[in-house]
Amino acid sequence: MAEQARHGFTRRSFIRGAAVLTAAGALVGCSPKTRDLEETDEKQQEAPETQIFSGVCRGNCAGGCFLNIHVRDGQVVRTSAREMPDPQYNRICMKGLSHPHRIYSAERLQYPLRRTGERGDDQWERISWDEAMGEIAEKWNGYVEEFGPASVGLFTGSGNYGLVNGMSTGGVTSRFLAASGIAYLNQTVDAAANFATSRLLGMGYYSSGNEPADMLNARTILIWGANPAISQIQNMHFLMEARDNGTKLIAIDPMLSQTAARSDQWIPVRSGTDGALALGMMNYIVEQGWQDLDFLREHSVAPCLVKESDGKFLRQADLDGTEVSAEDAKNAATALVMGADGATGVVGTVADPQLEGTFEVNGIKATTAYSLLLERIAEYPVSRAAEITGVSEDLIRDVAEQYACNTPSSIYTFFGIDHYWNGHWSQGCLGTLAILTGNVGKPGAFCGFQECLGSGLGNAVLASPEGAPGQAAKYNAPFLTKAFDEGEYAGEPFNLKMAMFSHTNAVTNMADRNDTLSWMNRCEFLVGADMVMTDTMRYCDIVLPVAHWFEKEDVFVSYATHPFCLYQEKAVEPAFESRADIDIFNELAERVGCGDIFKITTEEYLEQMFRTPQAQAMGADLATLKEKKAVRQAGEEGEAYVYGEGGVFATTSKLAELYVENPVGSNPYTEGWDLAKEHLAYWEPALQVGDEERRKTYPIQLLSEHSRFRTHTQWFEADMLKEIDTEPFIKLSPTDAATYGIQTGDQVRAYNELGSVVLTAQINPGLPQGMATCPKGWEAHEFIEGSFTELFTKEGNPFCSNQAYFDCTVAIEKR
Ligand SMILES: Nc1nc2c(c(=O)[nH]1)N[C@H]1C(S)=C(S)[C@@H](COP(=O)(O)OP(=O)(O)OC[C@H]3O[C@@H](n4cnc5c(=O)[nH]c(N)nc54)[C@H](O)[C@@H]3O)O[C@H]1N2
Ligand SMILES: Nc1nc2c(c(=O)[nH]1)N[C@H]1C(S)=C(S)[C@@H](COP(=O)(O)OP(=O)(O)OC[C@H]3O[C@@H](n4cnc5c(=O)[nH]c(N)nc54)[C@H](O)[C@@H]3O)O[C@H]1N2
Ligand code: SF4
Ligand SMILES: [Mo]
Repeated sequence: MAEQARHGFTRRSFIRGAAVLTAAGALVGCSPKTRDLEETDEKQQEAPETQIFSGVCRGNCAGGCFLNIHVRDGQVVRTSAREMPDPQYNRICMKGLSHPHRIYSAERLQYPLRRTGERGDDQWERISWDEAMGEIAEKWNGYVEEFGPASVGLFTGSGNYGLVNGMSTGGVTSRFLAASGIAYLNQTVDAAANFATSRLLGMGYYSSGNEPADMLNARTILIWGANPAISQIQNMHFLMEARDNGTKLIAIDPMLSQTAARSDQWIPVRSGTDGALALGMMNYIVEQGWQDLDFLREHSVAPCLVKESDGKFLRQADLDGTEVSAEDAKNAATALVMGADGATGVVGTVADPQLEGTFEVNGIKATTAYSLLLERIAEYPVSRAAEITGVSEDLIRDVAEQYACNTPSSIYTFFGIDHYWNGHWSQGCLGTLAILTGNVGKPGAFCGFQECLGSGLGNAVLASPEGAPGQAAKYNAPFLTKAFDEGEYAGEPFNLKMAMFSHTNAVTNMADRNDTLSWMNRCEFLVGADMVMTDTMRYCDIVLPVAHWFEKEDVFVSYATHPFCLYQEKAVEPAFESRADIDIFNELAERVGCGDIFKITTEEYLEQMFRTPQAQAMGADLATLKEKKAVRQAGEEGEAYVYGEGGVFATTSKLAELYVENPVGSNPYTEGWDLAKEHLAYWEPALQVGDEERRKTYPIQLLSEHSRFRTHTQWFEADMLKEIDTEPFIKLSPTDAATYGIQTGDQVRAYNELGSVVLTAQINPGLPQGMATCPKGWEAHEFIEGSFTELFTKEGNPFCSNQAYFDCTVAIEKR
């Protein structure tokens, strides 16, 4: 191994990797580069000493790309795209290609560490696993005994979407939470979009939208608050192919994003006003009579009667003067509708239910949900929508017409709208627009995450093992400081003493970095588990080194832009003293007294997963997965999976619920909240971005675009990527740059009442005046001064707890 380099990859593989990087941005799985790779690959396979394992790249980029892991002498030398059963889903990006640079990075945590300096000082001593686990367990057991199980909390993020070693539902962290019965520290990230669309259409967090290949079936696609050219590059080729086939792509985005630049039309909407835009479009659609009345009547709650007295659906029990059963009260399918003949009946049983009207039945006044929606829509004539959104009346009418008439239409959305204080409202308006026009539940029609999030394989069984007490409490992170101050959380005693951080870089990724550090520092003891020394690990008292994804066996079942369940073979041994998460949590469980409940091996994990009803429905078993390495979870070959096909959705009623009868908030402090804002499509301005008074002091909106070169902070340790993505930049519009006398390369300070950051400027003509953006994912030491994540408010929506990252305004000055 004369070629052996310092970090364990050969010089040849490094050069090859670097060549691939010249195609920066291209999804290599779809470009001519792939062929080069595959040819090289065949030659590699002939080399007797190289073994190839199947693997999955599984950070939070919504990717889950299927990879070959090339191993020589027990070390990963390179990766390549692995053939999927459906070649439309073959893919890898430059991050996927640079895994060896992560695995053998100098930032890799090598052995357990104990803090010796102040928190954050980065001074450590090496300790043994036994000492580390002993100390953690001693503290843990002591706190639980003295202050109860909610005095210890587990904070998880989005580090690894593997089922076994990951943090999604059913993964080790959720199983451990349930088994140990401690508190869950909830990051409330990405919490508005799904909250809104799920209550309309019933997709749970990890259940599927239409399969990405279904985009090819749409005639119009509104790419609304999403930047797939960067943030779901795996999907981008479907969009481009659809466009080549004549599908109209319309990007609705305040800036000329990389995706907008590749679309047929760009609608520059004012930030945070999407709900008003959707309502204005609905207004015009209704005026023109383009709504889908049959769909509304048959597949939605539109004809259901809503009582004027309490906003609940009218049910037979109301007419009989008896109590509505608890079960019926949760099921809109038991609501009454008004037949053309004036007789009421349960939705679905009345031949020609009236969509509009207010009726008095047995002295009870009730209006159809559809009429209530029309009243809401009437508040947004196109002229008003134009005034709020900055989009001209003609353009609003034009987009509305294309969406409603050139069908089937899809709304491809991701988290660009979610990240505002008013995110769930705007997102709800998009979903309502889709229901109004019947653009859901059929090929080419969907509204939400146009990707296959997986079938929920194994979640329920694995997430709550037998005998598990379940988590003691759920604390939303933005309220932790308040809870420490008040000694209570939502009326309950609060006594958090210890927190464990696993699969998260909370310090860099939570809004209001200084607030995160402040509540962390009010905990007596902090434990971290990660592959690398992150800003979060730096503040922990004990840090545990975790094995890289390729160093542990696993399976990938959820949160992917493809419909496959993929097998991760253990390709190499964990580097240094690192351990797989499942081993760490098994030992911890043993030491904190819940070993009997939690205990599970990887093999048992996989076996149990395949015993779930979802797996049975899939018709696959573990042996097939191990043999084929990839099995389809949803849809069929050549026929893309469609969510809610035939207009049957996963809501309790199976209907599209454009009127939400029982809105349940995720913010713990919702008492007295005006539910009129939650039943129907609704909009009000964003918090900072929509506040004209604030913008006199802090005039510039600061966006955090998701970086092409990192998945959040992951890959910061891959030096090779840093050669092309050298430092964090703030991108400014030419107008603002001129106003402040700033040129590309100048140092700029951006600040507000929460913090400040200094970074280098770039002028970007794609940005409107008053908007700046900075790719996210940089650790504090990578900035010239301060940290970008100091600037974002933790103030989320009062009903739907979220992280409103984009709802941020700052002042800027040239340094
Ligand atoms: N300012 C601003 N901040 C944002 C956003 C924004 O737009 N603006 N976006 C937000 C969004 S949308 C999200 S989803 C969050 C993401 O926030 P995080 O989930 O915190 O994202 P990552 O930086 O990927 O951190 C995951 C950590 O898990 C570690 N990890 C990876 N694999 C494993 C494993 O197998 N085991 C263990 N134990 N650890 C592992 C990684 O090394 C990494 O340190 O960031 C949010 N932060
Ligand atoms: N390479 C890479 N991929 C990633 C990630 C990563 O860090 N790196 N992170 C992953 C995660 S967890 C997430 S949440 C997703 C995010 O995925 P996306 O939501 O697709 O990406 P974002 O960069 O957050 O921004 C989306 C778009 O919304 C636009 N936007 C901002 N404000 C508004 C608004 O008010 N209205 C409208 N209509 N548009 C607006 C922005 O200009 C941007 O073009 O990406 C995932 N994929
Ligand atoms: S980072 Fe995302 S797109 Fe790139 S290889 Fe990994 S999963 Fe695929
Ligand atoms: Mo996210």
